[in-house]
Amino acid sequence: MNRIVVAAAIIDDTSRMLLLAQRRYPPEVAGLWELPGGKVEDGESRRSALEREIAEELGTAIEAGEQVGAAVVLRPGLELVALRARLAGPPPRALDHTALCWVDAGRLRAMAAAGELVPADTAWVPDLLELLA
Ligand code: 523
Repeated sequence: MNRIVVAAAIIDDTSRMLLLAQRRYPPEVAGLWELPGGKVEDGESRRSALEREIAEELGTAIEAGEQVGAAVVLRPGLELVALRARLAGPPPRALDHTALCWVDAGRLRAMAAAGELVPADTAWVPDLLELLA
C-alpha cells in the first residue's frame, strides 16, 4: 500500500521566512534540516495529518493549504508531499527536533548548497525559493 508522509512549508508572509526543523534521528540525517511533518494515518486527509503532526512536534497550530512542488519517492510505497502552511497558533517549539530556525531565501539557498538539508527535501528548494521571493 502507498503511504504518504506530509511536510509543512510554514511561511511567514510578512517576513518572507520559512520554518526549518533540525532532525534529531536517525543517525543518517541527524543534524540536517527539514520541513517538519510525518506520516498520514488511515482515514486522515493530508491537511489534517499535517495539522496533527505540527501540534505534536511543534506545539502549535497551522492552517495547511496547497501542495508545494512535486511528490518525492522516499522508497517504494512511501511518498513525501509538502503542503504550504500558515502559522495559526503560538510560536513553534522544538518538542521532537534539536532546533528550529526561520530562514529567508538567501539562507535557504546557502543551506541547500552546503548540504545542510535532508536529501529528499532539497527537491523543493526551487519551489520554496519562489514562495519566498
Ligand atoms: N522525511 C523526509 N523529509 C521530511 C519529513 C517530515 C520526513 O525525508 N521533511 C522522511 C524521513 C523518514 C520518513 O520521511 O524516512 C518519515 O518521517 P518521520 O519524520 O515521520 O519519521 P518518523 O520517525 O516519525 O517515522 P517512523 O518512525 O517510521 O514512524
